[in-house]
Amino acid sequence: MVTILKKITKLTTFLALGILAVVLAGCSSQVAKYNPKESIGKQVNYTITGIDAGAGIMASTQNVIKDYGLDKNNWQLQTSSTAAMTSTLDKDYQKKLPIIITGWTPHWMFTKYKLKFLKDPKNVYGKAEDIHTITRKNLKQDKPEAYEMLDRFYWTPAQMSSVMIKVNNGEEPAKAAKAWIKNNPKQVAEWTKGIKHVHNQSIKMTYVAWDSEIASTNVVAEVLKSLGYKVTIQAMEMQPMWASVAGNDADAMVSAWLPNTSAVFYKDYRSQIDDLGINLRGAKVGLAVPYYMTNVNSIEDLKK
Ligand code: PBE
Repeated sequence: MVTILKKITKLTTFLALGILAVVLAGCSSQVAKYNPKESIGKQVNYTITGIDAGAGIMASTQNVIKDYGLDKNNWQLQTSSTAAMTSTLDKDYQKKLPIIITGWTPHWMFTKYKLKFLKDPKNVYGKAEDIHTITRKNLKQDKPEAYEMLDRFYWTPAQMSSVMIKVNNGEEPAKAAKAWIKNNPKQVAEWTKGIKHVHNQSIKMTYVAWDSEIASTNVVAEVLKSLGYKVTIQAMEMQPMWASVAGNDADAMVSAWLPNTSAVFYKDYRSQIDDLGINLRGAKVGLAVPYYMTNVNSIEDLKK
């Protein structure tokens, strides 16, 4: 009797496992390769894979959904984080699955994967973006040496990318920044030439922990250290970052994507901050897809 019961239990377990296997197989067969002949909306479940809720690109993408009438098809923007988005991209890319992401450059995602920006005929994301350096009011009087260096800080998307890629490969941001400084002595000398070294002075920078801002903030921090400053850098959300500089809790940040991506905060805090101008030219924000999505080239194509 006992043995029969045991056998039945075993059989049931077998059956259950079998059913589970069939169900799982069914699930994975739903994720099909990108099909140029089928509606892209259907293929991605009308979902754009996004990043953290506070990012400017998320607000712009909500505008895109409205302005292009994508809301009529119930398109939605999925909130996650840069890490989660790039990890989903990585998995889907290997299998050539359809995926639409919120993308931007400079970022290693455009180096590691062959991606294309979707055309934006309504120009909701704006053409090109620049990144500005922002300081608190009176930094110029209080810490003129730091102000002068911050004012001179300027580099290219390729240079920022080179630091970002190292950090993405697991290097400590401060170490990657130091190495970049060591390899670019002429440029760094231009930022610091003639600036007096200081003693017993500290400076605080805030930033959002996006890969681009991790790179720039660490490079600037290391250069300020070389001028004698005790530098602290503190990561926070975008709104507190702006508020910290506007409210004199922090001295500076190098993370203002303008004129579009950070526009809301720029407008709110304009009168309480100093805009030292552009530290990087030619950044870009938009929707992006892998190269193999041959029939998706414009945001308008999402309506098909
Ligand atoms: N980003 C990277 C940010 C700015 C830097 C594009 C994700 C954003 O606010 O969207």
